Amino acid sequence: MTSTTSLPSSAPAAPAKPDPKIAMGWLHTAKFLTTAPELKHLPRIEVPEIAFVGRSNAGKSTCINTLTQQHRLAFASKTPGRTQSINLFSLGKQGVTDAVLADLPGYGYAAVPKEAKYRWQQVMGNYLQTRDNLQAVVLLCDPRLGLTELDEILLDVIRPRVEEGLKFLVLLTKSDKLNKTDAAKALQIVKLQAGGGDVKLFSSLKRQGVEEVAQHLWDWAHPKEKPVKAPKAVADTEPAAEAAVSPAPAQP
Ligand SMILES: Nc1nc2c(ncn2[C@@H]2O[C@H](COP(=O)(O)OP(=O)(O)O)[C@@H](O)[C@H]2O)c(=O)[nH]1
Ligand SMILES: [Mg+2]
Repeated sequence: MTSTTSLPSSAPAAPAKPDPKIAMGWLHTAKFLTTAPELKHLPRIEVPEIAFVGRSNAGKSTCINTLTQQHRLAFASKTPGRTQSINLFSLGKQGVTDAVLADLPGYGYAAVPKEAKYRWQQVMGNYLQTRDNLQAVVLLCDPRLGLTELDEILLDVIRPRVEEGLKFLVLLTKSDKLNKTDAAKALQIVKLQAGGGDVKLFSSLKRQGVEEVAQHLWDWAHPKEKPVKAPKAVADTEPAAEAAVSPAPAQP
């Protein structure tokens, strides 16, 4: 006599297909968290952090505003060299922060005094080398300039961490300023310069690459192999920086 094994009434859910709407909705939850002139003033955060770096005027603030669908979240300035601090923005649905975006000061603006330039190199280097929860770096670059010497220095600084698993993406911003042929050329050149790293064309104006980049950010913040510990849910009250981003303490 054979026994029939009863099958579960519904098959287990198939792995969710990437859905840019989910990523875009998640990015829209971005809220200003804090600003810090130096690394030591940043709160310790235990959720993944994604840093946006690049030359002054590369289009960093505009890119963050486009990805988060908020016009004035990151201050996009017509005057280069104005962002002087590390700005953090928290992300997460239902008030539960599950990732943080960091807008780093732009570099390479000629009119910045020498001491200020030096100080910023220190802050940037320090941040990129030692920020524990740093999960990914997005390097923004104007394709008409390509990767400049300062961008190459930055690549050298993060290379050891990329070898250890830090995610890395180069965005060629303002791609709307180039025709298709020149954009394709710029892409090839920067791909070579970036040593085979991931490089994409991006335009806030034409919304080129927006959903694709949003999906990358979502995937980095929600790695499948190692789920991020759930941070403590914070009630309606305005959370303190630390409370909003630290996982819940173990219950006795
Ligand atoms: N045409 C075009 N201009 C852009 C784009 N993104 C930024 N910009 C312009 O580039 C300038 C610098 O942008 P901003 O975001 O302030 O650069 P940041 O210094 O890197 O933060 C501003 O005048 C923006 O309007 C884009 O996708 N297309
Ligand atoms: Mg800016």
